[in-house]
Amino acid sequence: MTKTYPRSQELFAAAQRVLPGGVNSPVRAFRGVGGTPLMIERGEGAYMWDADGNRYIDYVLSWGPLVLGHAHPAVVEAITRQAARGTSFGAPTALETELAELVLSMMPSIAQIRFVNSGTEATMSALRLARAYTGRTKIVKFTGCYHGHADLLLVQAGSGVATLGLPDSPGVPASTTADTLTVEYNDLEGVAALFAAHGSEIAAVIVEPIAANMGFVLPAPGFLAGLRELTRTHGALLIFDEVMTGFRAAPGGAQSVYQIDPDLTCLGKVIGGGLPVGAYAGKREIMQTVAPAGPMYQAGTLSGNPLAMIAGITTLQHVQQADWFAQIVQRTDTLVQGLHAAATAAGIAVQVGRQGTMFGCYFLHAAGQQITSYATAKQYAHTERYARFFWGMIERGVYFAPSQFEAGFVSLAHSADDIAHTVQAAREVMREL
Ligand code: KE4
Repeated sequence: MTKTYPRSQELFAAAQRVLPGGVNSPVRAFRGVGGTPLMIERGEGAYMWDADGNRYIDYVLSWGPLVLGHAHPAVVEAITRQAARGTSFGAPTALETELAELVLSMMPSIAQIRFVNSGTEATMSALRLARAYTGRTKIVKFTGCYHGHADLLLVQAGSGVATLGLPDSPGVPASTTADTLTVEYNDLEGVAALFAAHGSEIAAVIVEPIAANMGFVLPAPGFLAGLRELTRTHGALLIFDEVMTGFRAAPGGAQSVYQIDPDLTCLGKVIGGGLPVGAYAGKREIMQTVAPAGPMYQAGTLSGNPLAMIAGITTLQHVQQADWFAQIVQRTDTLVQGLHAAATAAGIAVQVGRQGTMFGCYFLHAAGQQITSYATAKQYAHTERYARFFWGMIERGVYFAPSQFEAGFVSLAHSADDIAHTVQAAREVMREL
């Protein structure tokens, strides 16, 4: 790091005085890459500007939501128009039905949906629903998968928990996680063993169909289909956490890529178009358990508020345009191929992956290492080299995730020139690693 960011440092010092760690979400604190976080002042299209006036091509995109890029004119216009008509009524509006019908048209596994305000609320509620519907209490999650910060899921989680190396969070009583069983991602035999031991007690298996909170790990062939078969055989629900992969891995999410029919799906990020929206959704018979249709209670003051709904509607209407989505996929392909070529030319060992409009790039300690799970991610990921790559790219105007254990995203706004600039910058930086 040679460049200085005086204004960001001044603003971050002020933030640290009033916000724990200076942030409102830990992964933003740059603990995974060192240095002081850049204070961002505005975004437009594929770009963000920091408080010192530096422009960056942004591949974080608010951790996934901004599939159209920052401040897309159609989204800004829709939000502005709706804001003038009222932001929240605490009463039903037709906009909630409109976004629901849009999601259902894109994800055939979903018959009904409940909107909430975050991915955490979505997964927490989906697991409560699974327990209510099955009458069982145990749940299965995978190490390194992150499903938000609800107590019962903060067990060997990914994302910020992995980045900060937190074993598990204090404040979560053992009693709360006693029924949370964990197994390595892609370990189908391990899941089968859990069902052999606890089959009649397991309410649900919750999985990120692409594990993008430990970096970027694709499901092994047959893994997801195996989970579908095991859960069906033992009467447990299969919950796809598509908060990140929904409308990004493909317009119909990872479930459309791998042709899996989950019982419940959790959504977030893109569905809100940059405003706070989450959702849990699935088969009608199961969703009819949710109050007031059924007895399982879940509620939210701002759930389904018209401002967030119109942002989500406008965004998904664009995602549905096949040629636009194909353009983002093509740009993502070009980027990932370029990163791999740059690493190869520099003799740097990397593992790249991509699906649709999301991607990953692990820096490895040695060539030939394969990251297929959280254990191998922790063992093989060269986090120090990633940190040097991150800052080298920052100095060349490119903003990747400030953690090796996160995925990257491309938007409709990223131009071919933006991708070319990124690849050229990667060539220069990787030569110096
Ligand atoms: P939120 O509660 O942060 O809206 O969503 C939680 C969540 C649930 N499920 C998946 C698959 C997720 O990726 C997330 C949140 N993703 C992280 C990024 N890896 C959010 C970034 C942050 O924590 O600041």
